[in-house]
Parts: sequence; structure tokens; C-alpha cells
Amino acid sequence: MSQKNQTLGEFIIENQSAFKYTSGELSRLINSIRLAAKVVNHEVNKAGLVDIIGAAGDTNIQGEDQQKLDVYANNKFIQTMTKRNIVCGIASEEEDDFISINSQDENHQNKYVVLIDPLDGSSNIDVNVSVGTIFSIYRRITPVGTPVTIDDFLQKGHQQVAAGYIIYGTSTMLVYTTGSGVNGFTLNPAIGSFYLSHPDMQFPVDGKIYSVNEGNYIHFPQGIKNYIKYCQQEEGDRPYTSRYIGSLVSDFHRNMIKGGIYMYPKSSTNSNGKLRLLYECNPMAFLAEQASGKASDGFTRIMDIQPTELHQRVPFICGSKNMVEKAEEFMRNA
Ligand code: P6P
Repeated sequence: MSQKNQTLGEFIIENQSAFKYTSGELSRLINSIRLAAKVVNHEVNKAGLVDIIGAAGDTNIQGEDQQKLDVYANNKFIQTMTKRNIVCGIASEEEDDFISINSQDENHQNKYVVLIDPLDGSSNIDVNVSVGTIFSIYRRITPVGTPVTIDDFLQKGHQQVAAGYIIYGTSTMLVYTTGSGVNGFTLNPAIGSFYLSHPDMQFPVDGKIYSVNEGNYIHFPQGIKNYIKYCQQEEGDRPYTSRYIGSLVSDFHRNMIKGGIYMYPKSSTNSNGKLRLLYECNPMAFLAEQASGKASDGFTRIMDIQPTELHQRVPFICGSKNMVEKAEEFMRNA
């Protein structure tokens, strides 16, 4: 049984036996993410002090200006996981294609692939608003000893063995699941250790916060428009409160603690929405369901969607179970 103030390292060791693949590789992988998180956290926290912010001049496959910290975070996570010889493949929002990793003479013996959004919400960096890293971990499905293929990355979300995020906010937290609930660890920057601060995190079944970019309202499907109007109506415990940080990890984290729903619907300008299935929606959906919440595209469970492309986008509705089901009801009845 985990107790508060346990370090992340102690927690991983204590709970390793509970994980069905107890080879220790996944523990080492989580530890490598922990190390990279501390390194990135250091740079994020001083972003305002050195000339490391501002566009790097390049654009990524999404056509978005790459902030220097995006590039830095991407490199740090990839380097850390590669050097520690734990994964056989990595896919990243910042990389056009997946990376096959054959560390030293390992001959592709490693079993895990990682998909990562190294710095989500990076447009907030210059205005000092929380940003985050999101990661998703699968066991490879192609034969060990051969290079990974795209099939190892295009697995349905319910095949994930672990998922989590780091939120670089007023405090830095690592929140993750290996399929036995969600636990949150807060970094003590003075000594560089993560401590269990939020054991067994649970979405309240209901909530009063809705998070959506209402600037896109006129482009939303009718069902979403109807749900937003429902949230704003004077009746029962409504109107709800609108809170939108513009950083998925931050909005998700607040909603998981206080109760709420996050929506990034499709629109006439974003035909499949904006968020990416593989390294944003699936890991957040895994966490949501492990915390008794729910995640869908408005009709289908996110983790049941069969991926077809590395950077594909899906509409995303996620949060407190009753709120997501209410939004789905409006989508069905529109
Ligand atoms: P918009 C950040 O770019 C992100 O991927 C999520 O973190 C965030 O919730 C969303 O996009 C914000 O998008 O279009 O509302 O600015």
C-alpha cells in the first residue's frame, strides 16, 4: 500500500510486482522519464531568464512554429530513453516519422515503444503559463530482434501499458498510471526528488467546470453548441464555470482534482479537431479511465479508435464521467 511522501523511486520498486510484465524494464523506463522531466523542468523554469524562448525558426509536421523549448524537451526525452537502452522505438509530435532505436549491440531486444508530446501547450511558454509533457507506452507487437515498424505505434489506446504527464506549473508534478490507478508525484526542487503527493487520483463523477475554446463556438457541431448552452443555463447546479488555460495537461489536471470536462471538438476549420490521438488523447484517456473518468470523440471511446496515421487528430471530450456522458447525449440527439 503506497503511503504519502514515498519517493517515486520507492513507489516504482514497491509496485513493480503488481505490474504483469515485471521484467523491470518498464520501471527503468519510468525512471528515465523521471530524469528527463527534471532536466526539462530546470530549463522551463528559467525560460524567462535566458534567450531560450521564442521560435527556433523551424516548423514541425503540424506546421506550428517550434519553440526552442519544444526542441530542447524533445531532444532531452529522446536522448534519455535512447541512452538508457530501454526502448526499441520512439514517436514524437516534434518528429515527422518514428525513430527506430537499436542501442549498442542489443539487436532490437527492447520491448517497449514510447509516444510523446514533449512540450504540450508550448505557445504558453512566452506568457509564463503552465505547460506539460505527455507520454504513452506500449509493448511492441512485431517480433523482438527486428526493427520496429509503424504497426508498433498504431495500436489502439486500450493496449497501452502505461501513460502519464509532467505538468510544469506552480509546482512540477509527474502523474502516471500502469493500469492500477493514477498517482501524482510532486517534485521537491531543492533535492530533485519526486514525492507521492496525490495517491489514487480520482475524477469526481460530476463537476461544475467546462473547458473549451469558445472562440471556435460558431464552428462547432450542433451537439457541442447545445451542450455549451446547457452548461450556461440557470438550472439546478448550473450555470457551470468556464475555465480554459489553453494547455491540455493543465486543464485536465485541474478537472481531475476539482471535477470538470475538457472538450476539443471537430469544427468547420478543424475537421478532426486539433488534438493528436496517439500522444495526447490516448494517454489522457488512459489516465481518465483509470481515475474513474471517461474519454470519447463524442461517440466512440477514445481507446477503441484504431489509429491509421502517426499524427492523426481526433475530436476529444474527456473528464468527469457524468459530464462526458451528458455531452455525448447532446451529440447523439443533435
Ligand atoms: P487552442 C496546445 O497547443 C494544445 O495542443 C492543448 O494543450 C490545448 O488544450 C489546445 O492545443 C489549445 O488549442 O486552439 O484552443 O489554442
